[in-house]
Amino acid sequence: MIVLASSNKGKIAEIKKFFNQDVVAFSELMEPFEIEENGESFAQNAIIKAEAIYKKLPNHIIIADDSGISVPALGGIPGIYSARYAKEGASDKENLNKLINTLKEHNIQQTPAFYTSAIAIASKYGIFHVHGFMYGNVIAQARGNKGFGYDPMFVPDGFDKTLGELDFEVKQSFSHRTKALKLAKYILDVIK
Ligand code: ITT
Repeated sequence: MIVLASSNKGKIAEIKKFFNQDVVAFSELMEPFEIEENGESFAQNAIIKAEAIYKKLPNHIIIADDSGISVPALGGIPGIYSARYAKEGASDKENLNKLINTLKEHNIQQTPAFYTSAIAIASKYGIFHVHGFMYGNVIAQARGNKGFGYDPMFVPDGFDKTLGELDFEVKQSFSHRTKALKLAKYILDVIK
């Protein structure tokens, strides 16, 4: 069994699906608590989360995902600040609307963007981390209500629909998280 150091429902659903349910969120095993994500990169923050839960559950393999969306035309924002882009503790909707409004303020209707997922694994064999990316464009409007977070404004390369409009399985087949999880699986298969 793998323990997932995340409280994000969208991530938990995608990661459970990837591992065919062989995963439990840490909040299913203990009282959830806040982990301060003060790293300077996705990888550092993923490691901070995985280590924080590993300290509490040292007999388990822990995985954590730190992820976000980056818009090069805006200097790479919101990047590692994706979860708190609108404000500390912002909802997905507040963050989505803020990024849409920022694009509008810059008179941008559509511009390249990419998602990053850093997955960290904490185990008795040490700490490991891997990355996955998904490229596409962000648009200055929200379309569809599938997925989570910034998905309604993200059009992946090769599609003309947003991840808010595309089915779960479509996103799951090539997402940043799936790519990182595929790499993580090689490590997990060795240390399990
Ligand atoms: P945990 O730390 O508990 O896992 P979190 O939501 O705080 O949950 P992050 O710090 O990694 O997680 O922030 C991720 C942010 O990036 C958050 O605002 C998400 O909505 C957004 N994000 C990450 N992956 C995404 C995806 O696949 N689709 C849409 N938005 C995504």
